[in-house]
Amino acid sequence: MDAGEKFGPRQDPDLDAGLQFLPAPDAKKLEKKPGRRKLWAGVIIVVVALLLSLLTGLLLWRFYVHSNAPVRRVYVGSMAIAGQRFLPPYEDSGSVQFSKLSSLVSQQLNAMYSEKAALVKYFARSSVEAFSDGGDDSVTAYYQSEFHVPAARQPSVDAAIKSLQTAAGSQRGRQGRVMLKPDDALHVDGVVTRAIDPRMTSSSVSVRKSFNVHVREGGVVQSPGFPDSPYPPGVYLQWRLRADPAHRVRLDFDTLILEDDCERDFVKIYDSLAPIEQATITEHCGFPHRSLSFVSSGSVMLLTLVTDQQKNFPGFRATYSQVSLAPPDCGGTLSGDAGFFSSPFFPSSYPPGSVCVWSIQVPEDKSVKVEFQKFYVGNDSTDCSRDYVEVNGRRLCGATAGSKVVESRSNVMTVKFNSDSSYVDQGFVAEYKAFVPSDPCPGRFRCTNELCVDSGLRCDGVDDCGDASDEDDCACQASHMRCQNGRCKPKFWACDGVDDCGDNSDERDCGTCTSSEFRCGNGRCVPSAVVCDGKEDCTDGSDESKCVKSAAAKTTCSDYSFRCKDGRCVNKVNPECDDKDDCEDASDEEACECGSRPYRSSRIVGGQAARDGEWPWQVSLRAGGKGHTCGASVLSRRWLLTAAHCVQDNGPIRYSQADQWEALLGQHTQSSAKEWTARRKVRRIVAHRDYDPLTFHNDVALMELDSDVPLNQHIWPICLPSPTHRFPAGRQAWITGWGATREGGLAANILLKAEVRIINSSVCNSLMKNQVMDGMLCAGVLKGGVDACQGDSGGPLSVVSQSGRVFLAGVVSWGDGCARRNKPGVYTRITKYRGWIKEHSGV
Ligand code: 4AZ
Repeated sequence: MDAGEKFGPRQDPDLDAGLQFLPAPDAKKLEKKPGRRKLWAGVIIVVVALLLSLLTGLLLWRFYVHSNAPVRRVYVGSMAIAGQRFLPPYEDSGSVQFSKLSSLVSQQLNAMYSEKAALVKYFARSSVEAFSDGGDDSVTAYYQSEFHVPAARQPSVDAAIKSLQTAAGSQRGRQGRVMLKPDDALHVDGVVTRAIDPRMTSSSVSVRKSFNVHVREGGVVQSPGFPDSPYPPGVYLQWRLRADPAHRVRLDFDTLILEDDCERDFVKIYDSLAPIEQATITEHCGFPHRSLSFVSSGSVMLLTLVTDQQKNFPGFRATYSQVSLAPPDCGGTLSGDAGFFSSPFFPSSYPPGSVCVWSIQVPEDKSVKVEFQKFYVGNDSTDCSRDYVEVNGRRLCGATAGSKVVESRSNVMTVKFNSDSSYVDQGFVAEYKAFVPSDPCPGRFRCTNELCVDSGLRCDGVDDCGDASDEDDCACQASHMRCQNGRCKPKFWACDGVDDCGDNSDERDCGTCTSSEFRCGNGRCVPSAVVCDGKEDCTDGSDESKCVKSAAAKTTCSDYSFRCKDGRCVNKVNPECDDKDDCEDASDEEACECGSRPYRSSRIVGGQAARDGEWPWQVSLRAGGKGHTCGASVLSRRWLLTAAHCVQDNGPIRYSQADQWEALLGQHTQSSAKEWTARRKVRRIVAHRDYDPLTFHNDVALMELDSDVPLNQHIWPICLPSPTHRFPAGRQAWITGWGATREGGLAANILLKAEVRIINSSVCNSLMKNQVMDGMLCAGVLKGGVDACQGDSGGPLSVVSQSGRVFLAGVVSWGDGCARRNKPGVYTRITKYRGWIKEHSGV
């Protein structure tokens, strides 16, 4: 190394010249004593040189020592040992048999590591963690090996560890015997060793524990403290789940609520008893919205929980069981005109390492097609090399929101499903159908993507195919306008604040505003000068809704500015409870213990079962000793909000009487109560005095409970919006309830949630025959298929604000049937009743 050249003292021929330009603190002194000047210069040179060499030394030392300071590196692995029958005491690490076999395995590992020069120097210790039955007279050992490796050597040690796997494979050729004394030799039939997930050896983990569970009888596994207290900080917990031979382990989570950041807290599940990365089945943190149900490929599964020192959440609870490994698991021959098939264990996740082949054969005079109705098969990659479905040689992978179809030109089709050894997904469900090639969609419209949809859905402005091909080449009807991209959309969708065309052309030219005018959200033009003047000039308030002023101004409050407690106004959209003080007296951030959930998630799919604790303000109201009758929302420990039409006398049940009602809070499944479910009698009902049963005007009622409820992650109030809170058209909202799952259908058992959009009031009014009044708000999916229905009444229409807090935009009130096309749901508009709620409940 020639760093000395760079950092060492060296003679600079220009040094003197350089010194001349140093500012002289005392020019006179220097002038008078030229000898001393030289001496000083010499001293400075020496000091600088010394400092430079010291610095060089330090840098070198730091670089050398730092890069060579040994770092603890932990590897985990599994070793298949042939010719060993699995004995029950191998499950008990305190047994003699366990000790004996584990010492053989440790010796075996020592021998393997000592064969590699790159490993032997750094090896510290190995420990055998567990054994499992490997089937066919074999035992699998799970171990952990610790090495103390200089940082610079880590890559070569990793490579050497990885190569052991190959070495073991080649030893098989030599009957899998690794060099040890003959008596102690083990038939090693395969070794997999990998660096452990670094989060598991993090310094923030102070408690490590393992639990052995045999899943034969079934049971429950949960994070410590669940459900009464959050999980503990700084833990690495392992549950080793074992099934009987020839069985798989199945794990179904009913709750999983962890911190959002997987770097901090997470649950990871392995298809092994050691946390080997390659055998990872799944990893979760936060609050996943999909169902969490997993099946192992063999008879073992490892569940791990890692938490850091900060923020602890409720945790998880899962039930375990075993399922037989006996074939046929999946695949086979399918015949007839139509039928269904799905990935193994659907809707649970498929196990790793699955291969299924279906041979489909329909009558000879027909062709066959397969329609995947749900499709979640691994990541979308170009080559679909990991998990995939192969149809007639074409691979499909990734996730598809709508249906997808694959047609065959003949009457046979081969569908293969393949999952690799790690990271699983939910899988697919598919229908195969025979069709006549000359008429693939009899009586229906054939989309470009080969789906068939009802012909009546063609050119109606709604994308029913999924690729919008049912909306192409349409002669627009008289009631439709033509978008720039050629599509036809109902005329009344223009200028409603929602991009219905897809190219926003329905939202352009919504008025002939001049350059000195402002275009309101409803298409009107107002002078630019009146924007943000504190007065509402557009009738929809849009001229005052985007005026960001941090300090409160003492102006005349418009209908669209937030009024602080001190009477000042804030011209900012929805300033309440957004975690920023907008009012000088901070009253916009008062009473904000509402609308928060202990988690947030980005992965949301519409129209599905809610997760436990996801909507902690949702209440089930039961009347007359019967089952669920209406929904409601928690406003505080004492008060609920529901619909006035729920509390009107009707037949023998006196719904208007408080003693007829019982409220269930923290409920998830109607058929069973959770330990955190709170049941309360109702002390008082306050229905809006002016509720009109003919028009559903003022459809709002308060219920006072007979005693306070505890607030926790399952029972929590929703935020009430101020009278000026804006819920603009197009904003995402959520409906929740146990109501009917279709018009005239049965009530749901599990709490359901669905995503809808706020719908412009004038659009809604024209759709609902002019019956939408001021105190009402519309939300839904105009295409149909998503809506509130009977039994959802009184429940919340929840809107998640930008800060993540949830506000009550509406109360489920009425509609024209349920989920009909162009018939949105109508809700009581809570902003209109904010004052009334305060007046009657104090909330
Ligand atoms: C009901 O009967 C009801 N589609 C509630 C909501 C809707 C329809 C009916 C909205 O309680």
